Amino acid sequence: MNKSQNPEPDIPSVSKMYRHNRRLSNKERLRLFLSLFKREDRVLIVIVADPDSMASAFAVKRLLSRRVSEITIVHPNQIKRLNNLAMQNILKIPMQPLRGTKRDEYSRILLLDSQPPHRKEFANIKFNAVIDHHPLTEGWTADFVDIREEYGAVCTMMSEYLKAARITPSAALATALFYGIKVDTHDFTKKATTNDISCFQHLFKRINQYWLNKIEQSDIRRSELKYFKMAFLNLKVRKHRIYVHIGKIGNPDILVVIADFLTHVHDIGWVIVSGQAGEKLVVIFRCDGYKKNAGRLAERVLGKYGPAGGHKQSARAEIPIKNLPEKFTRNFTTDLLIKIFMKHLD
Ligand SMILES: [Mn+2]
Repeated sequence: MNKSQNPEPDIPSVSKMYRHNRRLSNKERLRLFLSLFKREDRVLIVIVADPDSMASAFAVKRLLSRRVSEITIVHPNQIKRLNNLAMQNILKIPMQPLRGTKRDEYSRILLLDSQPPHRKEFANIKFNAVIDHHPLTEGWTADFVDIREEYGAVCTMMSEYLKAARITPSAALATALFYGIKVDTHDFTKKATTNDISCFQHLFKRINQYWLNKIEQSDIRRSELKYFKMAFLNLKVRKHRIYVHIGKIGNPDILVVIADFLTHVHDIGWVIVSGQAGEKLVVIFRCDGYKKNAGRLAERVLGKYGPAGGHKQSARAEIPIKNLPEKFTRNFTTDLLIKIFMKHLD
């Protein structure tokens, strides 16, 4: 849109719609949302695929089933996380890439768990409805805007829509929503409202625990088992700390899995795991957080070379190898990892 032009006068600004929507009851909000759709509509639901957005799209699909003629869920990102692939397969959530989708075949386009400025792929899409829990952004508008940034998950908002519509979720939908809340609130250790907690409790009765276990546990590719072997061969323990450089790896997610596994070792305060993924040295930090700060350590030691930081108990650095001093780049080993961090940890 041309920035010098004012938006059409009959479309209220996003912040006005946002404020208006927040005053509605669940029933009123549902009625307003459903009033966007006609029987012959073909609906496109756009999500940046992760558990919260996938489950939310699944819920909207249920909400609109038999109310519109077609519903398609699309995502601009590639789904790489194994837990997310497992969720999609086990719960049978139909999705396709945004790329290659003929948008003009759809009469209504919705965006869930995200806002138009969040991704460049959204720039030229005119969304009819946006439902999200990220902080409100400006410079866009939609016919329907429901943004509640205090919510831990969009899944909670969607559960409220389903409840208002008197729809009992199937086991697959309940499991998806339950998992979405669990992931986005980090098992309720991150921001969450009492609404998140009560939805979680309400959904619990309907989930399939076996599906949930399978989804939560699927995080290692069979081809990645060899990195565990390398981890055990290369790891060294110094002063209640485990250090290990694993060498060249495919997807850095495996470093996270190995680091999390090593935190289970008794009497260990720190775990520092590194590996080379493409042209980057990826370092994963884990600690018990007691008088320790993983994010600060990562930033202090590696921040000068590239992005490094995180939280008290977990942190990550992704350093372009070309930024590292030459002595590190020739042959990176566990001993070198120990040398780098030893002087920063007392
Ligand atoms: Mn979310």
